Amino acid sequence: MTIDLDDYGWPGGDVPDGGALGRIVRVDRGECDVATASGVVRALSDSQRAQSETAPATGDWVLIEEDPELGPLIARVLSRANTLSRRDPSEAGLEQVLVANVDAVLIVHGLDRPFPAGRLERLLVIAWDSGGDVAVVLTKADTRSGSAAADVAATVRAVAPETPVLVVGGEEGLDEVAAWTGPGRTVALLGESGAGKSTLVNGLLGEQRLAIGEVRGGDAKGRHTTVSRELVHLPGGGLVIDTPGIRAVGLLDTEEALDRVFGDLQDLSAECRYADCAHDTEPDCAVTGAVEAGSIDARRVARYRALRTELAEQRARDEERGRRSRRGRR
Ligand SMILES: Nc1nc2c(ncn2[C@@H]2O[C@H](COP(=O)(O)OP(=O)(O)O)[C@@H](O)[C@H]2O)c(=O)[nH]1
Ligand SMILES: [Mg+2]
Ligand SMILES: [Zn+2]
Repeated sequence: MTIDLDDYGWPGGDVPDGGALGRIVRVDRGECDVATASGVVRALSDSQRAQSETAPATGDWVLIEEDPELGPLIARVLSRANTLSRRDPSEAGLEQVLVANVDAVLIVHGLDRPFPAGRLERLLVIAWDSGGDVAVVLTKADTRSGSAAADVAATVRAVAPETPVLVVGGEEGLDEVAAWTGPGRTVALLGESGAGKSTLVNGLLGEQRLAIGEVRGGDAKGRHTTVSRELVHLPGGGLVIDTPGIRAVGLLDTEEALDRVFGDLQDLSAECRYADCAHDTEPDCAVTGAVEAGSIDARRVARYRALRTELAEQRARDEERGRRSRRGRR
């Protein structure tokens, strides 16, 4: 079966020499499924040539070479327009690219569990850091009263007023999500295991293609049914990337996205007496003043300070690690 790579979001332009063009639709240990003009091929990704710098991620555009012994292998990962990334939970300091080349990120949350504002803020920071459009999708509305969705929507509005909130329950509300997809447009789903991401993809597909997880009773946490990140081509032409649930949302050094989530605090900081005010016990602090005046939520300021501290500590650790490895080399 031949594939038109424009349908897979190829932005156009010259294809570099060095192999056949393709887009990674799935990554498994050392191997990838790659959509190419001549169909989906299974390609090796762990040859020394392929892994020069960039480990291939779902959504990557790559060049595939035919190795006489190994068969198809990824010769090169083309430069990325953007990525959805977090700090690698196993190797601190390293960036883990969740998916590459996304136009939009949908933060998916199931209404069968609480949505702490701190978690939403973290997800927003990494979603915005991708540079794509961002919306929140609340699932399982059919299992809850209308006020549950309204409550969570209010949390989202409090944290990020301009972020669209879509509500789905079963078939209901799928059209609104479908409106975020479109020909050649890549939309990544981000959210905990059990949030309903794979169900959402199946709903958009109109068929039960992806495996759906059971949610354990009690803690409403899903099992990891989805184990790889998978790019799915929708009948309407859009592309959706389903991801396994992520529990740990480690931040990279993403000042800009952080500032966007806490932009109002950032603006207020300009009015503090000290330029490096920590908004703690400093005199003439505009942020503390606003909390006292009741115009800003103290808990939000606390989360802002905690995230800033976390980033500063990570930065210090990264620098120390850098120093040590430089010393080691000498
Ligand atoms: N009632 C209801 N159940 C849903 C909805 N979306 C997902 N679920 C259920 O939630 C569980 C986890 O869904 P799944 O799509 O596997 O979540 P994922 O881990 O985010 O991919 C499954 O039992 C789904 O049937 C929904 O809109 N309504
Ligand atoms: Mg899933
Ligand atoms: Zn201050």
